[in-house]
Amino acid sequence: MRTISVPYHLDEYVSGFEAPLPPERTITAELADGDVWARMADLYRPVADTVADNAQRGERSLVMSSDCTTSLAVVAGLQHAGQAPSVVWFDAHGDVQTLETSTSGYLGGIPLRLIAGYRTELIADAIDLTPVAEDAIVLVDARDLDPPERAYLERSRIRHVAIDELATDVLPSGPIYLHIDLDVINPEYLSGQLFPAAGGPTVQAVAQAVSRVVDVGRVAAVGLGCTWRPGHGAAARVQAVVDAAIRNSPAPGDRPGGTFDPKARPAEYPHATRAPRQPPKGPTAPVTGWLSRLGRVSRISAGGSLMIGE
Ligand SMILES: [Mn+2]
Repeated sequence: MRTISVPYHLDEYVSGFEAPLPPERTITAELADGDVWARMADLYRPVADTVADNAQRGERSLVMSSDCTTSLAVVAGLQHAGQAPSVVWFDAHGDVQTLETSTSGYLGGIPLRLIAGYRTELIADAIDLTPVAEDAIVLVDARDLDPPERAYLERSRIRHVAIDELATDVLPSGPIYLHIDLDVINPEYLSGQLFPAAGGPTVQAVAQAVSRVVDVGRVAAVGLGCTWRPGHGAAARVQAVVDAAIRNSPAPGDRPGGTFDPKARPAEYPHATRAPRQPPKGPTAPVTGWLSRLGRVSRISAGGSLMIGE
């Protein structure tokens, strides 16, 4: 597993980013002034290239960043290496908001929706990310959903399961991009979270669920959303989860009796083709500068209410 740090939250560099593993490589980019999507694309292209290079050499990548949107680059990188990853996404939140329905405009609330094909003109096209079919996506926990996210998940083919329900038979087929937003852990056991959602599983419960995914031997890359503020010791507290993600994980094809084909497409993958380009609609200049404002934000849900200075 090649460890890569991308010390950013959306398009903002995170000074003093605390990664739970020492990175072999840290990716930064000169981001031109301008549109937040263009800036994120400039950052994600080298991330995707690195993941693709690793995959082509038969190496898997573990990408650590301060948000969940960096996952777009990891999925794109696997695709550029010829794989068609499905997605298993651990998160306290749904990350399936849209710019049209989010009341906060927070871009960190929409990455899974982007992966599933929402408005590819925003960033997917720019980094050559092919949408992943909804039925190749499993969302785990997501205990803090906004009403529009609930409505979407009810009508979409994304499978939404509680952490205890995550058994082998609900996993999507084919190579898996395993995404873990570490805020899935109950904030009682992980302080310093940027967007804490009350309740949720213990560190050990998350580690066990991650192990169940890893043990199928099809994890092609791992993304860690290290969605915490520096200075709370969070990186040390999540070690059991990180260990589960990287240990005892047979490389694709190495599993005894396994016949993993990294280029295999998930069986239920009929519409894994690029969605037709849509003309821009709705807001395209979303609110940005989130991280620098978080000091004043006491509570925010991914798409819901925002209380400042309380
Ligand atoms: Mn997330």
